[in-house]
Amino acid sequence: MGILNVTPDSFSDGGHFTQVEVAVEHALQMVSEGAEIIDIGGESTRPNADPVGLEDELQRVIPVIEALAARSDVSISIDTRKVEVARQAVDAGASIINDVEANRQDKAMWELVARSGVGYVAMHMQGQPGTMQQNPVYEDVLVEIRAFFEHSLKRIECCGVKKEQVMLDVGIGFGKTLDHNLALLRSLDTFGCLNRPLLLGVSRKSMFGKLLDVESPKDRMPAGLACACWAFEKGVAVIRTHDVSETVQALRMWDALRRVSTI
Ligand code: 8Y4
Repeated sequence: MGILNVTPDSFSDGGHFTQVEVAVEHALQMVSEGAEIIDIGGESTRPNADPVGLEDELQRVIPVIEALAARSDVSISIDTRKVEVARQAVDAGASIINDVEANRQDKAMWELVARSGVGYVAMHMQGQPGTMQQNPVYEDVLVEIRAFFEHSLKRIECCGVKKEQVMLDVGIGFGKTLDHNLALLRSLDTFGCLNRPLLLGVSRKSMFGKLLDVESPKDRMPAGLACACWAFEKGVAVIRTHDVSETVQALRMWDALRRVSTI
């Protein structure tokens, strides 16, 4: 899964048409590098990011989804917490809803998933983006996230969603300390018992900055590749990444090494 951020700061100032064009070209580049899903997001979930209004978020993501769907058969995932954005994204050609707020109270997002039949990524987050990193506490992070997955699958299925539509994601960095993130990464295989595909997003995240003392997100790619290989070995189905060609190469190599020799 290649990440396509369509927040204004991710573009030079070239006007709306240019911005859509630049975004679509970037998406097509990732497809040519081997991405099978493009995850399009118009709202930053970083702790001190400004909240985005509905109209702004729609204006950012919908034209990009329409233009990409017209030019490629790649699966399009919409990264949004807003049901209305998800609804219009599905109408525009998205086939997956990536929900970092699967801990939501309201059922409307799941009713949309049920009605439309699209895929749904249920990501774990403790708290809310603005405050989630202030003091994350778990009694046992593995037990609690497994319980969250089981509970969420039940609630989602109650809205008419088929289990087969759902992927699960531990949500690295979302209300978790470095130790919580490491514990989850070490034990990714313990979520296999839920019988749903797992998605993992570690690309460029700040846990690498803390653990490895790498200031710039772009310099954290090697750490992300190590985690991608680790996660692949543990059975994770989808890797969410900024660095598609590098990730595809690392995983293809890993796969070749793992294959039982026929000589
Ligand atoms: C540089 C750029 C450093 C971005 C960090 C970041 C996940 C996700 C995000 C994830 C799923 C991010 C939308 C955080 N992370 N969706 N979204 N899983 N399913 N930070 O782990 O990429 S945004």
